[in-house]
Amino acid sequence: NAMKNWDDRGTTAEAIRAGMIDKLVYSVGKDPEHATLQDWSTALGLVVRDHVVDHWFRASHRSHEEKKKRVYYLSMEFLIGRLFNDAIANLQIEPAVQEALSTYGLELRDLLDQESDAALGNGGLGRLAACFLDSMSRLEIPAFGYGIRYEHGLFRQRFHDGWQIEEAEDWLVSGHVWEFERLEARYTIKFGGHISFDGQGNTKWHAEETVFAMAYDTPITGWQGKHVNTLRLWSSRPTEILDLRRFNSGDYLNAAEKMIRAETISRVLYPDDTTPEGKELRLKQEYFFTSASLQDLIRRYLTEHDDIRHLPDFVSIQMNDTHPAIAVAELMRLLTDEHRLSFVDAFDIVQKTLSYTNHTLLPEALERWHVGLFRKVLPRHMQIIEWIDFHHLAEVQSRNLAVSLEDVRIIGHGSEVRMGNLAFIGSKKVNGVSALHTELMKQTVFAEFHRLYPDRIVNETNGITPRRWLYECNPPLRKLLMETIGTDWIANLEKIDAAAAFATDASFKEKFAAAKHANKIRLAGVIEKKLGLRVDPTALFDVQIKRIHEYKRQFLNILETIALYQAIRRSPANDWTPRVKIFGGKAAPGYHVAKQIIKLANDVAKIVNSDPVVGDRLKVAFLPNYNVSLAEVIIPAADLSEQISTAGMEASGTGNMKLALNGALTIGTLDGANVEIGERVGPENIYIFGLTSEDVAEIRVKGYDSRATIEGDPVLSDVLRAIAEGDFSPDDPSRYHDLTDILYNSDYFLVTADFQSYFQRQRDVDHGFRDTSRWTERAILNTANVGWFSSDRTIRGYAADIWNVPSV
Ligand code: 26V
Repeated sequence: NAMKNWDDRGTTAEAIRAGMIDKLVYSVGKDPEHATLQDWSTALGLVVRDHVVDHWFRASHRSHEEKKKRVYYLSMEFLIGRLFNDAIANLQIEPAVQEALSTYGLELRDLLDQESDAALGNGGLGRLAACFLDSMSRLEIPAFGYGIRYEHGLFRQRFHDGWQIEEAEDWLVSGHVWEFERLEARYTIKFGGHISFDGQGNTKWHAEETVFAMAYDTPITGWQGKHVNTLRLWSSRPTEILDLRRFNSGDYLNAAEKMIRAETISRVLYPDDTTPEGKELRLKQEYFFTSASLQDLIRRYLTEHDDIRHLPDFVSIQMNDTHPAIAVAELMRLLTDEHRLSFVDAFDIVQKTLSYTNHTLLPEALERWHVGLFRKVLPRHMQIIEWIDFHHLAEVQSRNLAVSLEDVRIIGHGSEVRMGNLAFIGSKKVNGVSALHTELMKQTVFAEFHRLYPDRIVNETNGITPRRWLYECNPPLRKLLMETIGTDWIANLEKIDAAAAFATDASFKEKFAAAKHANKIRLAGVIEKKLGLRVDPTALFDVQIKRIHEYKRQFLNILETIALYQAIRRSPANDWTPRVKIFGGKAAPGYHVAKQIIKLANDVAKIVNSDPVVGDRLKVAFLPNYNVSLAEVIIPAADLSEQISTAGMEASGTGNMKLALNGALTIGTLDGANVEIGERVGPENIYIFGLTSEDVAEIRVKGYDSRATIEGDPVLSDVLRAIAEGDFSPDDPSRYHDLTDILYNSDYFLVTADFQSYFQRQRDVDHGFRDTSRWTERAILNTANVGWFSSDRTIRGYAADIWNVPSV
């Protein structure tokens, strides 16, 4: 057995050391004397990768030989971050690696820091996809992630004078050792043109443009390497190379035009997660990766089975939001035009194979395409969608239920293709991502569909992988837990509840507090390095990290910061609880209000941080370029987790789970998964405030007078007066008139309505934190009681309720 020899190299320190030298010399092409940190990092990465590959091959062969049912997770985004430490952790070879490096006086940390983040996603949706890949490997579910290999991931954020500046991100430049180019896995993707029928049942799509989709595979190592799945990302390539005729006539730029146009499709990630861009390129990206993925999985299916009709028995496809919803029409096209099934038979297969996850109720985020654009780019799919829409409508009419027909049409008002409705109709199951969100789906956006298909909508509350979000990112706490309750929690996070018994154990408490303190010192170092700001690690670290959105209400947090600042200035002699307000997050480049909010936070920071009256009682730090790697440093250091969205608007949240697991107490609204976190940690270990989603729905109907609220609240009035008069922007006093106007005149997100209860709750936090011993107990109970939020539990739910596949 050829595989055996590979294994024999082993994972001893000596084997790793020897392997590293071998890779350094023969793969990187450097001798040890001249090697840079980057060279060493690549060499070690290649050694670790070899071990991953061994497990990977074994897993793939097993799945193939046993013809197992496969799960395909289609996602426009995978926010995976760094992979190096993740592989070392999952293979449990850190001690050997450390020892091997010490021979050369190298620090593992320094080598790990050479890796760039794979930021192929915007936020929650993309990071969830990455956690799911990890859990599918942990549960030994044979699965593929399918997405786009963006050459440039999410932009890098810099601050210039407090304003957000976006810079192109370039994760591939320093070499990415974790992927394998698959020259043989290449598919043709067509766009535009017209359709012809030959009268004998043959349909032909005469495309105007074609590109190739080329596969790049990244292994996703499960816990202890027991199973390894594949993330397959598609890169677009021209089908024709240089136009030599043009080149020879001296027309160099135009000679390359088609190549550039083809490569543009996978060039860059769309940096917005609020508003769908009505852009042709975005539609092409969606179709590009969906078509390549479906062609690829059908080819794999046909190597193991010969009847395409049994596809649903061996394949489940999950659509991560509507971005791959074109899969409904594309699978129809492949089954009918290419595999010669009837439309009715094909649709039956489609509906048994596909499922759809909804991640937001914000109506403006639901994808819709103009029929004209859609027909131009995907003429065959437009015909297929018209067929589905027609037959669906006929079926609904025949059932004689009192549903609004217009609401369940795919083609709305004859002019737009609604991807949410397409996804719903073409799916076996449709799921929401928290209990509240799923309930609201049933009552709002999909109400009519829910009446038609009462069994289709199911809930799968989100989760996070405990490997990355505790084991890897929080070594001090990991160590303490391993000493105290063993190691079961790493693969079975529910077992972390054993820590609850130690919540009042003096020695455990002391060590738990010490772990938190060590993490805070590390974060304080990062704050000082990045912002030149010194913060006191004994202060309360109050953290809000997430994309900047009005509904997430960073603005509310800033208003509270200003109110606290004013109160401290008024009575500096009071016994204040020292706080550091820590922010991180990016604004979509075209989202004006979100960018103003960033600038306001930075302006407030400047004034507060330099005010000698306030000193260490309050500091404000907005860390630039929040990403997965920065999250791994901030989360273990947090005392307080800000989850303060307008109730009913945050589908789930997953940062809330990561922070609670690492021992932060939550201050939050009854929104998304906060509700379920509260149920598990208990009311005394979470700070809930504000309007409920029912209150919000009622206010939206009745109307709300924010001006009256502001004028009735002297604290809030004073805060808004200070902002409006330019206290924080003396160089441009009217800078924030847009922001203050919103609060007075159109406070859609109800910031003013929740201000008072939020401010009050924050004072309860001040009080709670002063009882250091009690606070530590409550932090321990957060860690111990949120084991249910493991993405392993979530994936078990998908496997049982949606995919019908076994999991270990
Ligand atoms: C929409 C669009 C519109 C077209 C342009 C690009 C783009 C990209 C993303 C989105 C939808 C984003 C939805 C999203 O990220 N939802 C978040 O999903 C998390 C995982 O389920 C959840 O925890 C968050 O609450 C939810 O906001």
